[in-house]
Amino acid sequence: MKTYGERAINLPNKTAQDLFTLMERKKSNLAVALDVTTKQEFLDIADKVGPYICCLKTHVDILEDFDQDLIDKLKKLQKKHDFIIFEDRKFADIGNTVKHQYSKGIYKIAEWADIIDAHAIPGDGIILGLKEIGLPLKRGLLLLAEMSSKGNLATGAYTEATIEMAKRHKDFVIGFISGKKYNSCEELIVMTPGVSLDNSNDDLGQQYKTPRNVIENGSDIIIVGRGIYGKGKDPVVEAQRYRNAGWNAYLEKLEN
Ligand code: UP6
Repeated sequence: MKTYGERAINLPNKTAQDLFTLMERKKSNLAVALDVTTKQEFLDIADKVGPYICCLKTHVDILEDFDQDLIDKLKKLQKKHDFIIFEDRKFADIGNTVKHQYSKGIYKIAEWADIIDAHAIPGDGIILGLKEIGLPLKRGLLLLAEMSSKGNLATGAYTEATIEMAKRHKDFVIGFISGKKYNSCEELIVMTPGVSLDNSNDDLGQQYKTPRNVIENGSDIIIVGRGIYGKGKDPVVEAQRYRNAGWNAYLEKLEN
């Protein structure tokens, strides 16, 4: 198995290269899913977990007080701590619509998010639309090949078709949201949500696996949300704990 640093060299997409290079540099395969609803909490936790993460995953549309100042401050934190920004927008419409959703409106996601993700359900047009905006900016796209939630429909033939779709657009599609690595997709990044060291589920259908489980299955990056800043948790302590768990699982996998 190649290291993150070795894999970075051959990646066709600049954002993917940057991500793998910084993972090696920071010794972190931890992405934090920062699902809080106020700017202050968002910036406070981002600053605390920043040193331990390779990627900050956002849902900017859940912020009650989103404004340009938040983006300016987020970019400053990105410079300070060195991480990739992934807006988990889960685009799911025709190419012409997602193009506008990606670049216009209140959020202007294309201006600040290094990575975005999309469902494969509309077909190749969704990638073509996003690519028109994202490729000139050297951005990267992840396709949702599988989901972590109970009863989700992204399985079997749907997952297979999503993998084929990714392979047709390797200049812009940098990988998958999924729980495992697929055959002949060595260069595509796998980012995995639904990761916890303490819980196996929530009461709204989320299902958790441990960092070791998912890294053993070929995931490259663990995505952890409430496990880090949930009620009563210290985000610094938890970010260190998950960073160590993810990195140690990766080192063990390298050895085997
Ligand atoms: N997410 C999932 N499962 C998926 C895709 N995305 O949980 O299949 C996202 C959620 C959330 C994060 O939108 O931001 O990953 C998981 O957060 P949690 O660790 O607090 O459950």
